[in-house]
Amino acid sequence: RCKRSGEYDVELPNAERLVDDNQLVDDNEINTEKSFDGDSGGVIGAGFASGGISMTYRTLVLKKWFQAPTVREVKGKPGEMGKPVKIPSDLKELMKEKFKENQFNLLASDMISLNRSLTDVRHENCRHKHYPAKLPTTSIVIVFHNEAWTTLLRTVWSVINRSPRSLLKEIILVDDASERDFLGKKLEDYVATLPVRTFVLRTEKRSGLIRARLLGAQHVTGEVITFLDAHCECTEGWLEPLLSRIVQNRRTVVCPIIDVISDETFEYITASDSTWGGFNWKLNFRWYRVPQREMARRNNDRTAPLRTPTMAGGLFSIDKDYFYEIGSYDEGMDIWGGENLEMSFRIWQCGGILEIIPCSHVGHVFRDKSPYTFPGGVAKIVLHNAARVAEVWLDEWRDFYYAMSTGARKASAGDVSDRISLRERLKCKSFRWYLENVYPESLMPLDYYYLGEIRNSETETCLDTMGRKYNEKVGISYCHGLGGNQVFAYTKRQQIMSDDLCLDAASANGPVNMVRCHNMGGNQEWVYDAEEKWIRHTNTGQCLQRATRDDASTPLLRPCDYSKGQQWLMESKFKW
Ligand code: LR7
Ligand code: MN
Repeated sequence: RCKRSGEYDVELPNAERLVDDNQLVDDNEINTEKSFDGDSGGVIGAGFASGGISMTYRTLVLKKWFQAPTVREVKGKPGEMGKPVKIPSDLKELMKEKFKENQFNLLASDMISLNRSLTDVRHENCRHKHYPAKLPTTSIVIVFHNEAWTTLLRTVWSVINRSPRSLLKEIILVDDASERDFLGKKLEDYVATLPVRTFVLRTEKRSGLIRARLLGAQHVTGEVITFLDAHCECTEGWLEPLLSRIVQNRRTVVCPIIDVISDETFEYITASDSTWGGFNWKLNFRWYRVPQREMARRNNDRTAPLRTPTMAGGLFSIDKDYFYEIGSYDEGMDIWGGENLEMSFRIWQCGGILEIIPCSHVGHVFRDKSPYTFPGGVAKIVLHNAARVAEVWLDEWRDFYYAMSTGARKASAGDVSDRISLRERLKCKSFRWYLENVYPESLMPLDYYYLGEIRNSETETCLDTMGRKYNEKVGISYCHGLGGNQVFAYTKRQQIMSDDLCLDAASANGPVNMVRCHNMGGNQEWVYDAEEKWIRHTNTGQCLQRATRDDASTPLLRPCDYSKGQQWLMESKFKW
């Protein structure tokens, strides 16, 4: 496998894919400050100076890109045009064995050409866009630990095949102490033969993806750094819209739409263009539907850049100088996790803009489990990284994170003083500003009266989600004082919420369910009467009452009757 001749069956894109379609504008005629970007530099509601146009890439000449040459389909080859690979039944055992190596179907990946063809998944209107002719060059940084040969090299080839050669400065592979022979000299020899300058750096010992990326970034000679995971496939036209956005405002950090490469079949599946990045109380990154507010700001143009509260973290482009100005990465973070939220908050709070560019699509192999080791333990590492995010960027909202688990409260963030002084030096805004201006839909409520346990004064029992999923009844159980499932926020919108779930009653006699918070009042509106200690459901006028013996595990809705079983205390914060 992996021999270059034979694999290398594509027409390489010309160095210059630009054509002059008579819309060429003379360099001097362009007023760089207001070329085709009405909202350039405008941080929502912010007082930051407009980033304006970077002086580095000054010239803005509008040119239309040729419909890019696509890698030719090889008939009969598995996976061509992004189709799923079928494994013959006699190979199923082998397939299962090999799956364990990387937690994806390695056998399938190995059957697919390193240069496989993909369909052009972009929205129709993306193909007619005009981009500045002189875009900055970029270096691609790909870090990996024990990555499979074919996924790694398919990532590299997809970059080579689908990026204008003039924009591609180099590809930097950072090996984070892999233990696989083929990632040693064999890889170096292979990349030396590639038509684009590509080299391998190695961390001395296992460093984690954050420090590995920092090492890669140090060797970047292009004007823009583009980070990719080691199991991606770039599609036609992915790069130009990213770089062009950075030209308009060098404080914009841009992500492609991250499509799905199936971990089972390696099918290329286009992702929704109306999801953005958010996070929950546990500080897990999550995809959510883009709210109407942001759709409207974009004039319902599905190809317009989408301002996202957070990014997934693996795939993005950033102006190299800006990367360092804004504090690169937190070197105190290990192995995996947290750095994506850290960078997202930092970008927004410190005057940048974070966007998803819908005309840029890159596929990524999503998998269920991590294939590699976490030296010292997964929980310890992930909680350590998350605690650093909470300590440096979340202000009082760090309580939501700590409320969720004892593990989180016990984990040490280590020394964060450098990052706190960075925040001061950059004069970054507060987390409140972020919630107000960037992410009003956040699960961390902007204004709330209370965060803690909700205790019934008669029975010493507490409301408890019991770890149940949405649309199930809320529970009630012995107050343990440890937070987690017994933590609720009583918000100014009069919701009683736990992470993404809100107490919700659809009829006068209950049940009281946990339903995804919709922030629109209705069945999710509760008034706490601090005198009577009632929790009264606005729509039905009924009061929340402790469980009876018949149904001891769930609270009831009953007419308000001044009984002790309807008194609730919201006063205990946790002992952390
Ligand atoms: O110790 C390590 N050293 C490494 O070099 C651990 C990992 N790595 C490499 C690894 O080989 C891979 O190339 O780092 C890269 C990312 O690791 P993955 O692929 O295991 O991570 P992921 O895809 O599950 O996780 C997402 O969140 C991570 C949080 O730290 C990183 O930000 C990943 O880059 C990020 N991936 C994406 O954004 C792709 C979309 C996934 C989503 C959502
Ligand atoms: Mn990944």
